[in-house]
Amino acid sequence: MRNYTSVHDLGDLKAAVKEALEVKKTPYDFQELGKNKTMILLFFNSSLRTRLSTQKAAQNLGMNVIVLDVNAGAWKLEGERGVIMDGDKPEHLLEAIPVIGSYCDIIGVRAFAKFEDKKEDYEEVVINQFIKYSGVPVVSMEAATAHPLQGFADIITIEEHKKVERPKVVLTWAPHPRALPQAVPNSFAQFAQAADYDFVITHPEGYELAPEFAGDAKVEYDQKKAFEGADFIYAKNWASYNDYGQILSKDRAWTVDEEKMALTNNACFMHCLPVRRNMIVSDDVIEAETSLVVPQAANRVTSAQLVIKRILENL
Ligand code: AN0
Ligand code: CP
Repeated sequence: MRNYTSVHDLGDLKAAVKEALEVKKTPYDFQELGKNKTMILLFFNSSLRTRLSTQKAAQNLGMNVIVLDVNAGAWKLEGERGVIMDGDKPEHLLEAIPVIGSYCDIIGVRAFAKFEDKKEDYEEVVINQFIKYSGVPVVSMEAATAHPLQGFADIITIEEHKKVERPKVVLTWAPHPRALPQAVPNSFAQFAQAADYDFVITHPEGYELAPEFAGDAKVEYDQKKAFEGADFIYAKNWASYNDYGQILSKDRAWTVDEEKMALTNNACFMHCLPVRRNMIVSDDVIEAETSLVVPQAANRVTSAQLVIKRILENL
């Protein structure tokens, strides 16, 4: 593997899950791979899990890790070419990227959708600039349209907890006060289909995901109907794709609560975190024994470690 920006970079998903679970059992067996190698983690947006788990994964592999919060101490970066730089941004990405690349062997980048220009977001302009100009492999730590480290951790978690070979997995939209990217649901939809689950997406009308991510997934606009017989409920808010970046609903009738979970096949509850309680999910559901949010977050180390291991093996 050279870069990691999508489920496609993993190749055979079953084989990747198997290898990840082996790495999870003996996480310190590959330290020679990362010896004297450096990973820089670059954050344009906030993070708790991605920052800690990716750092931990790289350290498990023997790497040195440097974390940079671009908005806390670095120069503000211009991204457009042709701009007369007389504003508040003293440095251009086109210099910053190769400079950062010269200090490391792998770069991790977090750069969310800006919701200013749908085409720019969906063409993944920022992360593609890193791939083109850094000279080193690039790992997406949530780009504009995808969060593949999360999607992979989600599938590892489902594989560890499923009771039937082909579980019913439901991705449900839930309300949130702010406009959130589609990256997490896009990646989850791609991974769930690659894993060949019985996969259903439920959301209010107007929240359809981009066709390239929704694929052939079943869409059920009646949330309760979608929950019937489900083995896994994966909740997430996202802003509209068609009405790009807009909040069309804050309807708390979509909040995941015990009454709705009772319609399922004693389903496990999942969310990538951070989660707003009693907007996305009730206290009772997230605290229940069937809630997987913490093991799911813990699997972010395993997911990142498999990805970084494969990149190191290919350096
Ligand atoms: C981000 C999002 O929805 O994409 C990160 C999730 C991992 N969430 C928030 O900004 C709250
Ligand atoms: N799930 C996830 O990526 O969390 P952070 O935003 O805290 O990194």
